[in-house]
Amino acid sequence: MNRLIEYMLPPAKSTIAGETDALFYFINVTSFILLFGITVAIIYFAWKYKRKSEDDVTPVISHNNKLEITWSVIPLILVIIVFGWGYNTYMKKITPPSDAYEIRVVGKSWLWEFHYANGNVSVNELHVPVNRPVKLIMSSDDVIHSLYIPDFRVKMDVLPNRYTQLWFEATEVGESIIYCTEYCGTAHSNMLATTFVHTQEDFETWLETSAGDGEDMEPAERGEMLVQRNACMTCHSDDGTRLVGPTFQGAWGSDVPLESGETVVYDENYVRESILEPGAKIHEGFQNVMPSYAGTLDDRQIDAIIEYIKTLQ
Ligand code: HEC
Ligand SMILES: [Cu+2]
Repeated sequence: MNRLIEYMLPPAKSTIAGETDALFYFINVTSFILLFGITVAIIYFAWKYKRKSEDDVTPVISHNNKLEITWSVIPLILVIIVFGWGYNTYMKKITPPSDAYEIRVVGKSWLWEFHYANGNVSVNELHVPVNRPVKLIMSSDDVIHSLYIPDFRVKMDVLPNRYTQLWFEATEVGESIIYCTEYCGTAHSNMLATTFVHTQEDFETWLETSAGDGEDMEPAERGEMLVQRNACMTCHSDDGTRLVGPTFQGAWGSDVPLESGETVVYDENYVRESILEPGAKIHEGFQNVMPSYAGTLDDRQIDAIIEYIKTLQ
């Protein structure tokens, strides 16, 4: 039975998960029992009342009150239970406790940005404390996305020009996957992130240590850190491998062929423009799928990334 449960649902790692699953199993098990009972009755009656001789005529029965009330009241009770239970769980799911820790979420084609109260930003990594309600306040920079954390049994659409919210309380330290569950274009299936659930202490350490955005680092080093933190490496390699986007290795100073037929030199201005307005010039043979980092990376950070790309000769 345990194997079957694991096969049907991912591990339950939030306070709401157990309740959601209980309702799911209740509906499944009742449906199964009814299906079984009805099937057996059909087969039995088909056999019992089959035509036995030429003059075997079906008697005319107009109604049977007892039977009809029974088969109406039982399903009615079941439906009322499912409604009440579902309504109750749903209300809990959409009402965040007032002391919830708030994190701002921005969905972009095709990555997730998480902004914390101390100004910290993490891309494709959601860091949260265990045993504490967390509220996500979400919006999209472009099309409709949807944030789904199966282990927590929570899912909510992420819309442009409007905030939506979602809350959960993780019950175990560990990692859980985040999916985008609203088809949002070419790299929709790459729009993955991970929830890292920490102890309260580790969470605070994470907030502090990753809070600095490396202003005291050497530019090239800072650039490398920013490239990793902003998930550039999901699309760009530093070793010549072709991923969704062109590699950074050996790119600096080269002539870049564009889709428009022109060429452009891979210099400071080209890198800056590519980061802020990726659609302006498209590298030949690649698709226009890079998200804009305008509003995410400032000029000093872009300088650092430029220095880092320069070192990859
Ligand atoms: C979702 C995938 C994706 C992510 C994430 C991404 N890029 Fe890109 N990037 C691309 C693609 C595809 C191109 C080529 C098409 C174009 O020119 O827009 C590109 C082009 C570029 C170019 C122009 C390079 C050339 O050879 O023409 C630079 C520079 C660049 N990206 C830097 C970055 C940086 C820095 C980050 C992280 C802050 C980043 N990209 C994140 C997909 C991505
Ligand atoms: Cu999406």
